[in-house]
Amino acid sequence: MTETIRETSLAASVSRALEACGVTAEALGGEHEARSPLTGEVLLTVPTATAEDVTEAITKAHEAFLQWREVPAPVRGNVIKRWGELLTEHKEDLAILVQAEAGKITSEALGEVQEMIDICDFAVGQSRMLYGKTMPSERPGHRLQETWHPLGVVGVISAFNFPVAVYSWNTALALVCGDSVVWKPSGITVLSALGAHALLARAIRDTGAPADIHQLVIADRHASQAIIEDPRVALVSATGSVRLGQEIAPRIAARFGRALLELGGNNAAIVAPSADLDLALRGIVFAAVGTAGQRCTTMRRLIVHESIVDELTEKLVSAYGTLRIGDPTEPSTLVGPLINEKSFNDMQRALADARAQGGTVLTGGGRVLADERPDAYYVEPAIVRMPRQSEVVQDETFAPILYVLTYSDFPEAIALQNGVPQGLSSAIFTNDQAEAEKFISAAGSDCGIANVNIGTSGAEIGGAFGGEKETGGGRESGSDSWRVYMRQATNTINYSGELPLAQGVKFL
Ligand code: UN1
Repeated sequence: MTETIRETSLAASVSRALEACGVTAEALGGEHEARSPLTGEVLLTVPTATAEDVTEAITKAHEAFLQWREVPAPVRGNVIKRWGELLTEHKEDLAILVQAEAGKITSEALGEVQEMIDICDFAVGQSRMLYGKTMPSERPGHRLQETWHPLGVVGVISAFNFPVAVYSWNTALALVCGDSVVWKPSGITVLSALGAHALLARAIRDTGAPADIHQLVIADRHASQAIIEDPRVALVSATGSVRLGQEIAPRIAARFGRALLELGGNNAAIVAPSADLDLALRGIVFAAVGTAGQRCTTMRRLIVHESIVDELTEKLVSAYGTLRIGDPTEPSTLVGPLINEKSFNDMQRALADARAQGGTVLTGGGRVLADERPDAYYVEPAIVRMPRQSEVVQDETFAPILYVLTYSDFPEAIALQNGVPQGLSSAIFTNDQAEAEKFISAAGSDCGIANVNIGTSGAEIGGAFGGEKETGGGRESGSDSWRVYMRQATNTINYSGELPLAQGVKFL
């Protein structure tokens, strides 16, 4: 009975939030089920796009691009400025959708929308800073410069775990850069997508930008093939598994399209003997357990100096014992559910493999709340002491498992940190400055993100985000990431009235 009331109220608050974001009835109803990992219940259904619909969305986006590319960049910034205002106004509404579909605790769901607002601010500023260089020409009366032009249609493929933030990094920058966007969200988080899309559609209307510069397609892998294959999609920005990247990257390359890939991570922190252990403890727990271990940046490996490993693991086990696991809408909860049953099974398989490979589970791993919520998958985050960096430690299991390894000298710690196929995020906890510098040096961490005295997750939008090796090499969000959304042209301008040739070549 209580459960029925609870379920009804979850669906009701989702409906209210959708309406507040401006999602209309025609965007709902259909065959695709939007489920909540909180309870396993179906919240609503939505219609899906066919392959023809996806191609039509690309056509519309391409036509809109032809107009949009001629709008001055700072004027394009107005759309994103307005989107940022609407996101601020509807922060809670969108966070309700993110929470209901991705299972995030309230603070992290609100944080995800804040990340969207932050990238909007950044992109508005960037719209006045699409700088090109001027280079001295070797010839008299000549000028050499580069200009940056809009690229075309950008296909954005996003994952369930950051259903709207990572998409917004791409979209806010792509739109100020003069591109149009076709967005294929994860099928698991379609309501969050509808909410974010409705707010952007309103920003587009309010600022008088071409209506079709943003297209949302809720489509399965098969129906959305055109995003990968269509030559009009100049850039495909995809977040997901290494397998997804392996499947799409060669096909995009075959048509000479651009790919921006943010794939798996297997992020580690080194804990050195000089580390402030209380600070390290807090950093580790947030990075290993936040979002129930379902961030690309989640800390999955801990590489601890042998002299402090017992003390640190003891502290960690007792900190894990205090974590409140359960309904993420409860203010005291820190660990919400896994996204679905498959994710739970993957976690159990990884734990069994870890044991078979000599690991000892120090805490966690079990399912909780199975009686109250039989269709939802809540788990105790696990800490597993491993004798070596064996196969299971090399894999990214998208669940809260922290493998603990030890080292005796610093080069060994770096070798362990770099000794996995993925290269997204990394961290060191140390008070030895030389060690910290070595860690972030060319011979240190091989990841796209290398932090000192802070965990692996929770990056700000101002830096470039992405990683090396199997992570795919892409960079999105801050710093110079905007450049991937534009094409560069080099211009040589001759005002000399003569025609001297470069490299001293004589001709005619
Ligand atoms: C992701 O998990 O794909 O650094 C993105 C973080 C967040 C973004 C994560 N700002 O953890």
